[in-house]
Amino acid sequence: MRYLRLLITGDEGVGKTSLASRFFLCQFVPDSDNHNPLDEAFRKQMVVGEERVFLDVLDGSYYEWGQNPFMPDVAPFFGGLAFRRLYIRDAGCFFIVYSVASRSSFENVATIYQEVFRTKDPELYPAIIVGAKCDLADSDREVSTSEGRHLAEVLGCEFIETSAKEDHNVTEAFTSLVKLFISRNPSQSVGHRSSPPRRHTARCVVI
Ligand SMILES: Nc1nc2c(ncn2[C@@H]2O[C@H](COP(=O)(O)OP(=O)(O)OP(=O)(O)O)[C@@H](O)[C@H]2O)c(=O)[nH]1
Ligand SMILES: [Mg+2]
Repeated sequence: MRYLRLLITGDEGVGKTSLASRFFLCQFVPDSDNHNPLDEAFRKQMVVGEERVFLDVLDGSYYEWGQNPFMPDVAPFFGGLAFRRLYIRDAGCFFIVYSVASRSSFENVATIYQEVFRTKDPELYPAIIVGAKCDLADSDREVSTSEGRHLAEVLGCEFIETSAKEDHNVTEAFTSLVKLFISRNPSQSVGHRSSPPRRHTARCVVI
């Protein structure tokens, strides 16, 4: 059994939890306030080709990782960056999410990407840039598909547009990233068993 932690990050409100809920729980709650400063955690067993993968997903707003309420006294001394690096260190692959309806969330993608890969080798630990909420009407869009694709090319990673609402490309985003990780790490496990509270465990899927 291979153990893999996937970190879903990006600006607040871009649709991170909705992506995980769609993939792990097969549900979408419209106009929800899923916001959870403690981070959401999801896990699932998958069969990818010959391999059994235990996928452990952490979902949290990039800018909130420094304000871990489990350790309110310690956080100010270490600062947000230290906590962010702990999360990044233990993960094997990354979703960096923006909303196609938020240019500012798109503009933060490169900064987050650079922070993630300051200490990780992108050749081993893949990332996918996810343009979320692609079901929204053109009039609500602030970021075109070609801009998203171009940024991913510049950064050298994968790109996909998704809609958790309409269940478009969500499974593809998760499975392609897991497959990419496996292809780059034929016999490696990443992540620790001592992870934060896990609330959602879904049945095994075969892809
Ligand atoms: N139209 C549309 N709305 C979405 C989609 N995904 C999420 N939303 C909405 O966007 C809002 C924020 O979604 P969340 O999944 O809570 O976003 P988040 O990134 O987890 O937010 P934080 O945890 O607060 O950082 C909610 O009202 C969702 O219903 C989508 O694919 N399409
Ligand atoms: Mg959330």
